[in-house]
Amino acid sequence: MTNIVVLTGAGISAESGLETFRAEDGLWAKHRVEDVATPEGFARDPRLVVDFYNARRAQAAQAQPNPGHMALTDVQNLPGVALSVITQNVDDLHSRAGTDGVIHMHGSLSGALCGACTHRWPAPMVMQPGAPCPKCHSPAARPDIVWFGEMPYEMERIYELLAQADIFAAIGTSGNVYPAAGFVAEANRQGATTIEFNLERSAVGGQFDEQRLGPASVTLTAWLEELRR
Ligand code: BV8
Repeated sequence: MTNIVVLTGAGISAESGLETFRAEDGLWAKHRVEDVATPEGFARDPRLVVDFYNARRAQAAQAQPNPGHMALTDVQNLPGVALSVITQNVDDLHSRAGTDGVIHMHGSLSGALCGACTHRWPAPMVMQPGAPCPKCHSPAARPDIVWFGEMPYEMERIYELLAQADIFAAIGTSGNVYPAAGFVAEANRQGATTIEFNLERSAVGGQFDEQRLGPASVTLTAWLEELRR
């Protein structure tokens, strides 16, 4: 069995029409990170933050998985391959492409979280600031998203997967945000072969054994054919 661990970022959803963060016209060009992706920003202006995620939830609902997402599902279904997908993305395109067991380390647009009792429930399409928690009734509903300064989800499981990886591939991520950007170093320490799929070398591109440059829909489809052989 070949254990393959994949980390995806906004770039794999770019060809589905979803904005990335660091492109000139990307999400961070229009919003200050501090205002929309930190607990402090949410405390300061919950309406701004909730509306930011409502807009992204609506965009994600309109988007479709692209051939890059589909290729990963086909890789997961190859005999002799155990594929684990860890995503930094908060859209649900991997799951809608049929990939199983996706780890959403930075949370998900489809989730709501209570800031008071940590209860989780399916997010409404349009969340209201100050909405009551269905369990404790505090007006503390928030998007179930990991903001800057918050601990990403499933880190223990992620490091277990990296320890057993034969191949680690980072797809469509600029390698700017930790701890995700540090996974390649961990995979290298564990002796995995590391491959970066991107349009250009990322901030941690020098740490990969291989670079496969081009749109993920093209490079991942080629990788699938290679793995099939
Ligand atoms: C934490 C959710 C600690 C919200 C996001 C050192 C160690 C540890 C932490 C830190 C550290 N130094 C600094 C930190 C703090 C911070 C951090 O890393 N800051 C950076 C800016 C320096 N990290 C954190 O705060 C993390 N938490 O460390 O907690 C802790 C410890 C104990 C107890 C409590 C806490 C939490 C970070 C999570 C933040 N949340 N997202 C939302 O989505 O709105 S971050 C967000 O940006 C994404 O989730 C993603 O992680 C990140 C980067 O985005 P990318 O996916 O890479 O997208 P980007 O636009 O940047 O790049 C797109 C790429 O795709 C490009 O390379 C492009 O070339 C490529 N591309 C484009 N099109 C295509 C393509 N590739 C292929 N095909 C295409 N078609």
